[in-house]
Amino acid sequence: MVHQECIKCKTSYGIDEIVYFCKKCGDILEVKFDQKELLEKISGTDWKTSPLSVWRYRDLMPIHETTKVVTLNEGGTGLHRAQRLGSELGLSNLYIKNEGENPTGSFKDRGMTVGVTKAVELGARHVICASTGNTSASLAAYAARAGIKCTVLIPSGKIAYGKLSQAMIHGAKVLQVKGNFDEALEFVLKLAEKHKTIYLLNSINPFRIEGQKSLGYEICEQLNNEAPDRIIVPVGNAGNISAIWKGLKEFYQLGLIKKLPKMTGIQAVGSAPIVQAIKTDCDKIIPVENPETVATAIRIGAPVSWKKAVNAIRESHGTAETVTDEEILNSQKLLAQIEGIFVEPASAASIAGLNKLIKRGIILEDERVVCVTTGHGLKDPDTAVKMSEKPIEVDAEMTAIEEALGLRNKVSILAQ
Ligand code: AN7
Repeated sequence: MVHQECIKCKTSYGIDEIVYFCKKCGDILEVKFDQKELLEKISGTDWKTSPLSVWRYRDLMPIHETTKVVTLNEGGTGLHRAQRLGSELGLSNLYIKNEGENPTGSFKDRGMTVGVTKAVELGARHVICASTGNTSASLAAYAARAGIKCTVLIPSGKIAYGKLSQAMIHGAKVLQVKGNFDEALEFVLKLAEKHKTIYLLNSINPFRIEGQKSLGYEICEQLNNEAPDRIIVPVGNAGNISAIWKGLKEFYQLGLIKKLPKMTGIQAVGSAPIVQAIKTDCDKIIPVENPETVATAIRIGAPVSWKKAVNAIRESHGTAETVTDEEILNSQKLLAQIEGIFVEPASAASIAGLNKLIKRGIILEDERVVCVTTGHGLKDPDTAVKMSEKPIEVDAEMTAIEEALGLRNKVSILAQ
C-alpha cells in the first residue's frame, strides 16, 4: 500500500495523515509505493497515450482516483538539444530541460499541482510556505486555482521582483520577514505545527516531491526511454534533486529505463552546505549562517532535504560543485545569447557547474548531459538588465537611427 515513511527509522504513516516530520525520530518523510502494485497499475492503463505532463503519471501519484486535480497544465517542458552551447563548452551531447516553461515559470508547479491537490483532498482551506520566491509564486497561483487561502513568508528585500509580483497578484497574504529564508522557514514550520488548519507546502511535504519526481520521468521519456549519463541541478533546499532521483529510481525499478544517471548538484559559493558535505565526505551538513549569492532563489543556508540530496548524489555516483556569482551570471548570458533560452541566475548555476566540471576533467566530452534550468529569466528582470548592454537612446530620426546602427558610413561610401 502506498504510504508515507520516515527516511531514517522507516515508521509508516497513511497518505491521508497530516504529518511533516516523523513522530518517533523527527526526520523527514517520503512517499513509498508497493512496487508490485505499481506494476499492475501501470500495465493496466494506457498512460503512454496521454500528453507529456505531470498528470500523465497519475498512476504513480499518491492521490486518490476520485479526487479532482488542481491543475494549470504543468510539466511537458522542452528538452532542448544545445549544440552551440555544447561545442562552446566542449561537450557533444548536451540538453537543457527548461523548467521555465511551466505555468508560473518554474519547476515548482510540478510539486504544487500535486501538493495543492492533496491539500484540497485533505480538506485544507489555508496553505502556507516560506520561500525565496518561486515556491510562493507557484503556491499562490495554485491556491487561487483551488479557491483556498494562501500565506507566504519571504525574506525581506531579497526576492526577485517577478516572483514577488506573482505572489501578490494571485492574492496571497505576503509577509516579508526581516530575516533570511531559513528563519522564515522556521516560523512556517512552527505555524503549521501550532495551527492545524494551516497546511504546509514547503518541500519537506512529501506530496510536493511526488509531483516534482515527474521531471526525472520526463527526461527519460524525452530521450526515448533512456536515462542520460548525468543530470545537473541547481540546489537550494534540495527538494528538487531528491525528487528527480526518486523518479528515476522508480522508473528503473519498474523496468522503464535500464540505467541510472549521475546526479550532480550545484550550489553558489556563498551558500553551499551540501557541496561541503559531499566534498568532505561528511554525514552531516554545517548550515551556513548568512548565505549570500546573486542567485537569490538558492540563497539557502540550511536545506531541509539535505539528507535526501546527499543520498541521491552518493547513490548515483554523482558529484557536487560550487560556482561563483560571476560564473553564474556569465553562464546566464551565454545560454541566453547562444541558445535563445532565458533563465534566472539560480538556473544558470547548472550551466556554470557543467563548465567547471568539464574544465576539471570530471565530466567527459562524450557524456550525455542534461542541465535542468529551473526558472524563467523574467522572474528576475533587474539582474538581467544590470548585466546587459544598455539600450541606445536616439532621436526619432532616420539618420540618427542609421548612425547608431553603424549604417551611415556604409550608405555614404556606396553612394560615392
Ligand atoms: C529557480 O522558492 O526554495 O533545491 O522557496 O527557485 O528544490 O530548493 C526555490 C528554489 C533552484 C532550488 N532553482 O531548488 C523557493 C525555493 C530555482 C529555485 C531552486 C529554487 P531546491
